[in-house]
Amino acid sequence: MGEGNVSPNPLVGCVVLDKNGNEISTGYHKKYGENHAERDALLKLGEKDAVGGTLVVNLEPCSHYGKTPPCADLIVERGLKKVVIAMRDVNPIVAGNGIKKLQNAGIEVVEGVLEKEAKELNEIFIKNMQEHKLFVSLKTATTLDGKIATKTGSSKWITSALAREKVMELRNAYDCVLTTSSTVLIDNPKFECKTKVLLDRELKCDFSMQYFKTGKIYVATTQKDLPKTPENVEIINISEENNKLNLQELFEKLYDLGLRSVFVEAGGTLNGQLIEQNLVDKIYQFVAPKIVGDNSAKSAYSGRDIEEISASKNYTIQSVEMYEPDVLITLKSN
Ligand code: AOF
Ligand code: ZN
Repeated sequence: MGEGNVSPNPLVGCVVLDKNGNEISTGYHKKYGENHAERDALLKLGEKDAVGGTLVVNLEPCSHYGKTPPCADLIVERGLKKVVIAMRDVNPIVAGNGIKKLQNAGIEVVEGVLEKEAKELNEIFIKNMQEHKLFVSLKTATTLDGKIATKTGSSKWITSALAREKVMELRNAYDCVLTTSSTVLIDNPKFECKTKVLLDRELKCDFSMQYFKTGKIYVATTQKDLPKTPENVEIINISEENNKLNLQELFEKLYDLGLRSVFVEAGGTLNGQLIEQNLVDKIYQFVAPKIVGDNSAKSAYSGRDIEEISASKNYTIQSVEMYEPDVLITLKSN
């Protein structure tokens, strides 16, 4: 429920049971800087209600003074008897210290319940903490033959209303949405989201376009001669590599600006480069039950030159969901 509002913090939810096992409170981390899930759930209760009870949470309770005091201390204070945790906190300042605090106070700790699901829920936080890198997701909407537009660029619409609504929800879960000048020049998308990143190597886009009207926008370019920009637009200078923006450098700069995850919505050229350079953590591929059947139509991933099928990039399917009449295949990199 905190999705879109807690970055760079993890998504955390919590349930409190009384000594008889009845649910008496729930809570979640709603917004960065505000109460953690456990504090949110426990503060709704009277002092005695949770005594002898169980607290169930998807991340190890914290042990540090950050924006708020340690959750582990509050759990001890409130007299809980048992804490059930899905995964340990990967933040090095917590990493097992929350569990130790609870155990030292005589609380029984059960670990690893729904651990796989918990790790999937907080895949962004885990990558950020362990690798100090931006989490990169790519979304595409294709026909059965993997096309995103005909040869003339006609693409509205490949997928239907339900799938497109789901895309809006996915965008919201990321810190920013990245696209390219070609996509903006062809589709003139609005992209209603807080932060946008535009790859515009030669600064071809005009700031008067619809795209620039809302949100904070970072424009990545290799141009040194910079135009005057509107207040919501900031230029990031990136170096060039074989006439292409250095994408790794771009992602490092976005991370340094405080962004922790990016949702890429672009065409086959950028998608192909990201795939080639192994920069994609996750793919959301919507597939419509349509066939273009034309070799010259535009592919979702292009630009690679391989001979053996064994040189393909391989992914693991995480889920397949229907958004009638389309499907969404969610994949993670191997
Ligand atoms: C929990 N429950 O709901 C959250 C946790 O800046 P702060 O004070 O909010 O601390 C952020 C760190 O606390 C974060 O990196 C992670 O280790 C932990 N977040 N822990 O038990 C929560 N949001
Ligand atoms: Zn906490």
